[in-house]
Order: sequence, then structure tokens, then C-alpha cells
Amino acid sequence: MERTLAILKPDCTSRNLIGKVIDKIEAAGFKILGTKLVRLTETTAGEFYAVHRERPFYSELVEFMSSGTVLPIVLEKQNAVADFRTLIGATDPAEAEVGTIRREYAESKGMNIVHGSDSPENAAVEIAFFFSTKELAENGCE
Ligand code: IDP
Ligand code: MG
Repeated sequence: MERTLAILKPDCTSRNLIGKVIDKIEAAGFKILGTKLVRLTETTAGEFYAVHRERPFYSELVEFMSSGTVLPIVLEKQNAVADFRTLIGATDPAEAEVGTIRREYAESKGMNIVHGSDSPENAAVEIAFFFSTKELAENGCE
């Protein structure tokens, strides 16, 4: 079984879309192993997205991700990383496939509702960024 990290971003929580987005995630067959509500500071948001620090959108991204509460979620499923990227759609909602979470709910390329890990290796790093093993349902959820 593979794991990935989702983060419901501040636009998702402030627009009261947590339930609708989790509904889509569960309907697509993902099991939730852990979640919590978190408020990132500019420092912790900057650390999480450090890989993007040379990109022109970095400061906007850090400001946005620390502007409200976020809901990181550890998800499990076969092929979780790739399947979750398919479920959320392209970074820019205008380019995302119909039926994807970003196409349905996101307002812009920056404010795009949800994060998804881009590889199993990064998923492990990102999960450890937010969760200790004690906070996860260790044997999965049936
Ligand atoms: P991803 O979330 O689809 O993996 P990345 O390229 O990893 O996309 O970018 C991380 C996040 O940075 C995006 O989800 C989005 O919130 C923001 N971002 C990416 N490109 C832009 C841009 O061109 N303008 C504003 N924000 C952007
Ligand atoms: Mg990415």
C-alpha cells in the first residue's frame, strides 16, 4: 500500500469546503490514516515549500499557505501518489480535467484548494513534516 500527503489549503478551509473535498477523496478509494488542523507560520510554510524558493511565486505561496488554517491528511491506497494527482488535477484549475477537485473548486493557480505529494519519496518526507508515527493509524484503516 502506498501513502501520500494531501493538504487542504487555506482557501478550502475558509470557504467551508473541507467536507466536500474529503467526500471526493473517500469516494475515490483513499483511506485516511491521520489528519489535524494546523496554522502554518511563514517560516514553517517556507520550509515545507523550500524546493520552490527560487520560483517567482514563492513569496505569494508562503503568504497564502500561512494565511489561514490548513488540514494535512495522510492518505493510503494502491498507487496513492499518482492517483491522488489525477484526482486533484493540474496545478492551474483552468487546465484541470473536468471532475477533478481543482477544476471543481479552485479559483486560481495559486489558490488551488489542495496539495498532493509528487512522488512516494517526497510523500514520506512531507508526511514526517506534519505527523509522528504515533499520530497515524499504523495498520491502515479497514
Ligand atoms: P502542484 O501543487 O500542482 O504540485 P507546484 O508546481 O508544486 O504545483 O507548485 C506548488 C504550489 O505553488 C501550487 O499548488 C500553487 O499553489 C502554487 N503555484 C504554482 N505555480 C504558481 C504560479 O504560477 N502562480 C501562483 N502560484 C503558483
Ligand atoms: Mg508540487
